[in-house]
Amino acid sequence: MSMSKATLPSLLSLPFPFPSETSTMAAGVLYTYPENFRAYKALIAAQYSGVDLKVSPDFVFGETNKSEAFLKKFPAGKVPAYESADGKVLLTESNAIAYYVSNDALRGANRETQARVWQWASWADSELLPASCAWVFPYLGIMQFNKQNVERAKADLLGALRVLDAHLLTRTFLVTERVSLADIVVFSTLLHAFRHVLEPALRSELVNVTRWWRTVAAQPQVAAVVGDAPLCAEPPHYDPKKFQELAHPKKDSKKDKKAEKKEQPKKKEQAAEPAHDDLDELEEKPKESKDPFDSMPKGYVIIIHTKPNQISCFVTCNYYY
Ligand SMILES: N[C@@H](CCC(=O)N[C@@H](CS)C(=O)NCC(=O)O)C(=O)O
Repeated sequence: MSMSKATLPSLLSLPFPFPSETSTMAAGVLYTYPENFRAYKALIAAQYSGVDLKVSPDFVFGETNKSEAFLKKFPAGKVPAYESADGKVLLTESNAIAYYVSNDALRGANRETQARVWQWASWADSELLPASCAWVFPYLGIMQFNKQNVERAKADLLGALRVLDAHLLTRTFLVTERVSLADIVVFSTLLHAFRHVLEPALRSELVNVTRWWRTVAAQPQVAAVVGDAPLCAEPPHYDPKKFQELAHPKKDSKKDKKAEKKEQPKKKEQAAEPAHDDLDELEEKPKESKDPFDSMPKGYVIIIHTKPNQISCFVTCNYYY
C-alpha cells in the first residue's frame, strides 16, 4: 500500500479547520490603540484563520510608538504594527499585516482571486478612506470643519459607494461566495462612515452596500472584534466645541501654567481666535497666492489631534493630477 493511500483516511478524519501553517507561523502581537479600524482588519482576519494574534496590553498611543525600542523595530512609529511570536517578522501597514495573518480562503485560491482582493483593498485605501475621513472627522471634532471640503468628501464617498452598490447588486460578497480579505478591508474602512454619517436617507439609496455591510458585520468572526456596529441614526451634527476642546485641551498643571505665561507675548502677536457661531464662519477663507496649483481642485490633508499629547495621529492626502 502506498503512503498517500494509507494516510488519506486519517487526513480526512482530522477535525476542521486543519491547523494550517499560517495559523502557527503568524501568531504574534499587534500594537495598536483600542478601536483602531485599521487594526480591525488583521484582528478580523485572524479570527477567520485561527491565528493567535494578541493586542499588546501595555501599548500607549503616543508613548509606546515613540519609544526607542519601538522605533528600532518600526521606524515610522505608526500603528498598527505586528511582531511575530518569535520576533523574526516585523510588519507595518494594516493591509499587509491583515494579509500575513490571513489564510488562503481569505487571500483567494488563485491568482485572479488574489488580484481581485488586492484590487478592492487598494480601492478602499485610495477611493474610500480619504473621502470618508474628510467627511466624518469634522463631526467627531478631530478635524477643523470646512464646508466645501466636507461637501466634496461626501460627494466623493457617495460616488464611490454607488460603484460598490452596482457591484453588489448580484453578489453577496465582494470577490468570492464567502467573506474574503477584500470584504474585511472595505468593511473596516467604512466603519466610521456607517456609524457617523451614512444616515438612513443616504443608506436608502445604497441598498446593496448596506445589505452587504450588515451581512459582514453580523459574521461571528467580525462581531467578535468589532462588537455591535450601530448604523448612523440621523444626519450628523457639527459641534464646534468638540474640535476646540480637542485642539486646545484645558491645561491645569502648574507646569502648564508656567509654560503658558512664557508663551503669552508670542500669543499677543497672533490674531485673536474668532468665536464661531455658525458653520459658514468656520470655513477657511481663500488666501491670495501665486501658487499655480491653487487653481486646481484641492486634496484632503487630514490631521487628527488626540488627547492628551496632541499627537498628529493621521495624515492622508488625495491628490488630483
Ligand atoms: N497606511 C498605514 C497608516 C498608519 C497610520 O497612519 N497610523 C496612525 C494611527 S491612525 C499612526 O500610528 N500615527 C502615529 C503618528 O503619525 O505619529 C496603515 O494602514 O497601517
